[in-house]
Amino acid sequence: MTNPLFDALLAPHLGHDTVFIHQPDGGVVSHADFLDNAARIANTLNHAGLQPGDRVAVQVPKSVEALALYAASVMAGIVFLPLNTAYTTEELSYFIADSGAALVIGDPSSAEALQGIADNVGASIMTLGANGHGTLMDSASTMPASFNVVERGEDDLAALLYTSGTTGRSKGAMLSQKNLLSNALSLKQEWQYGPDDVLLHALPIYHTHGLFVACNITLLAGGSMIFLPGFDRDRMIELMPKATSMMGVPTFYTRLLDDDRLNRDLTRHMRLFISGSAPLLAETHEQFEHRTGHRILERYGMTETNMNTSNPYAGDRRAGTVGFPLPGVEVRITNPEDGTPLPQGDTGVVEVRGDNVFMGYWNMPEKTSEEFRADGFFITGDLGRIDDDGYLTILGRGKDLIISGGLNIYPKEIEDFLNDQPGVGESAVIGVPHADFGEGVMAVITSAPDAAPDTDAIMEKITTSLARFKHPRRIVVVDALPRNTMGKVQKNVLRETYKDSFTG
Ligand code: MLC
Ligand code: AMP
Repeated sequence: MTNPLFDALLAPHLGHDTVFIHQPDGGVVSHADFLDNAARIANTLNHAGLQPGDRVAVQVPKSVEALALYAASVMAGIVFLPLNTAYTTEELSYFIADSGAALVIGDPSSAEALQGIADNVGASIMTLGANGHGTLMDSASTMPASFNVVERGEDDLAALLYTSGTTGRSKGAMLSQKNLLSNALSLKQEWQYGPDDVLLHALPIYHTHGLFVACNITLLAGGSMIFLPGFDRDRMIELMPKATSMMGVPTFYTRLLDDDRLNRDLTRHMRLFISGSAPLLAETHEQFEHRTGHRILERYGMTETNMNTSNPYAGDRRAGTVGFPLPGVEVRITNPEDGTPLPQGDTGVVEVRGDNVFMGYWNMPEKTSEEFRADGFFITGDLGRIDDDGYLTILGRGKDLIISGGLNIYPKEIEDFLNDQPGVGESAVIGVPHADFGEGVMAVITSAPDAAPDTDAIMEKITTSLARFKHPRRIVVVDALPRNTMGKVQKNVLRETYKDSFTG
């Protein structure tokens, strides 16, 4: 029997009483208990009629049971589709219909809304709440704690993660067993994770960072995690002396730096701080070292590619750079106009190739082929440069994308919403510096002829359409948007004009 992810991440822990999860209240979950629960859930998924290759869409609060549901999906060969808990019903409807999910699992409080969506597409629903309550675990508790693990190949689909698009609808990135496992193996090695590691885990588990990077590596290394429901500075400061490493988005680091309790003594037991998902300011890197003596290790990744590059564990971790390609990952810089490779030192588009790179977008062969070169390199849309020493620096984005607190926001989606509102002529959504989130969302709109937009009504209406983190924090009404001679809106001009909106 082979199922590469199961064999590498889960099978070695079967029957072992070693600690896997430290609950914030002091309780622990052993590897054996975690895997028993995963087996029970896998039996439940089977019982619900799911077949290998079927998709399970999951929008649930972070919990150990939610992580066991991921492990159960691996065991049962079911494609795991995690969704941000902030998504509205409207957003969810699309993901569920597009993926053709056979089962939708949501928080008990949203069961009614989910039932409506699921009925429309013939899916069934189950519930899983923050403390593990709900119909999923009710059913799992009646199931055996052993499961005949389903055979899978390295190119079988393990997960489907939706990423928003610069044009049109969100795309489901298809991640195979090989994509996930190859990356976990490299990262465990590069960052030297082992059984004594205790990861302070405060990221959400519906994204690559908190799910695959954090949890797959910990499972592979046989280490443990202090599992917090989300970022809570006091709790993190309290628990840090028990941990050996932390992974976070830059907002984690700026928030920790805002607290005087962050110092050398507090972080004495830590061996590694990792940052990613958004640019870490060199200034944050330096301040963090000054206060704690630790140099943050910054790495660069994407939903579609898992992790691509990392600063060295043992060598020089350079502020402002994202380090070197991981083993087995090729990175090149190309000319944005024609895709030809550029000499080292030139700035261009970052392209990557390797076992880490996804299989393509779900049901979107044209989109997939647009974003891959004929020789298999994936066009990330990020702009970067590789210096003489081989370090990659991300210098910006060729794609119109805002990253707020590590979450990607595509202006087009918000502009489409704004343009449909009464009284709005046109709109441009931009990201401008934000002290907490790195970038904050703001909207610049014009009035429709003989009309005036009601910004309060717009902000009210947006709550049912788009997740809260996508909402503009400021809307300004202007006479006209700045355009270049080709008629294209000059977002760089707007970004300059409004650059102090959230920091000034
Ligand atoms: C929450 N809010 C946000 C936000 N997170 N708004 C903008 N951007 C965000 N990221 C909203 C809340 O709904 C709330 O709205 C208000 O902002 C303040 O919330 P908060 O309580 O201060 O936020 P908090 O819950 O503490 O969350 C902030 C955060 C969180 C940064 C801790 O967003 C987070 O964990 N981000 C990590 C995301 C992540 O995992 N990214 C990895 C993607 S994978 P109101 O109504 O109260 O005003 C990837 C690949 C790779 O990118 O390379 O890793
Ligand atoms: P996502 O689609 O949510 O996976 O976000 C991926 C994007 O996050 C990348 O294409 C980059 O633009 C950005 N990103 C991830 N890590 C870094 C980093 N260390 N520095 C700068 N940008 C990053």
